[in-house]
Amino acid sequence: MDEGSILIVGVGGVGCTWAERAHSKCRELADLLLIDADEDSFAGVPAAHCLHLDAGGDGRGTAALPALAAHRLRDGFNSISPLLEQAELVIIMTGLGGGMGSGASSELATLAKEADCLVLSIAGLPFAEQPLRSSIAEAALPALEYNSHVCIRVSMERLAWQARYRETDWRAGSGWIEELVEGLVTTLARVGKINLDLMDLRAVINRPGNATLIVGTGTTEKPEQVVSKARRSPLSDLSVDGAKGCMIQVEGGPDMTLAHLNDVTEAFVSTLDPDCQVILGARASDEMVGRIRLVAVVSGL
Ligand SMILES: Nc1nc2c(ncn2[C@@H]2O[C@H](COP(=O)(O)OP(=O)(O)OP(=O)(O)O)[C@@H](O)[C@H]2O)c(=O)[nH]1
Ligand SMILES: [Mg+2]
Repeated sequence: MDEGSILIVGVGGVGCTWAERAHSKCRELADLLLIDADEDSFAGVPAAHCLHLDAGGDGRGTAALPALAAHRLRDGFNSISPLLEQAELVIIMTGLGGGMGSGASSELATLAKEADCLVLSIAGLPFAEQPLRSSIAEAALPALEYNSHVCIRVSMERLAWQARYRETDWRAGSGWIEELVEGLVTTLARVGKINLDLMDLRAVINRPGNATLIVGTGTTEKPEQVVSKARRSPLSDLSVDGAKGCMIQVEGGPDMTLAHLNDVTEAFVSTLDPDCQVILGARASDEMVGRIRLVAVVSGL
């Protein structure tokens, strides 16, 4: 892995599944680290670095208690610190409400920040009808938000609706999570027509207020759908209306024209604050023929 690179990390069962799926879409651009107490989370992922935090000693146990998971992560720090030292952007993916993700993800975010990484977390929030898990998640979220530069809250319930609609599995992120991460990683790792990089991301993220990330895909025939899809992202309860900062990357095939690019960006930017600082990037790639994808980091919410 090169200097200034991207590390995708899954913490806990759901987090590992998300991270694995996201990484499978951009293997050559990012490294993968899986962290869990349950060895099953590492099965069949040869490309991954794995940190096995085995609380029970039986190789399968759950961490059960967030505090114990946090403690185990600090114990295992030496084995992951070289990865954090090399990374410039760390994307942490976790489902809150269990032991491992709730305890270890904010600890990991802290360590990554200390290693001078830009830390972006994607936190799944439990279903409302799981009161115990919801209260564990509520207790864990503030520390994860505090220790991340950007924390994207994803409602698992909304993920489940979207999964039904897309006929995919919500536990695998309904396809949406991997699109989000793939879009971001591709945006940052490759040189586009107009180049965006981690400095732009830092500039947008460092604005006061909340920040989030959205993604939408559509076809070149109906570019306006890209924006309406992006706005239906299964985030928790955050609206991007009135955002003050925004980094947008539009990706299309060689058939994407400037008119397409304008349609998509104007439709999206029109919902933000009139004085919003917008950093725009665009990229064409052969695998996107006939399709357009918008990835945006919005801040100052
Ligand atoms: N309804 C439902 N929710 C689930 C299921 N699996 C996971 N979740 C949700 O996802 C969250 C995180 O689950 P996991 O990733 O398995 O938890 P973990 O971090 O591995 O934690 P431990 O296994 O307790 O150490 C939980 O709070 C649940 O809300 C499931 O099968 N059904
Ligand atoms: Mg687990």
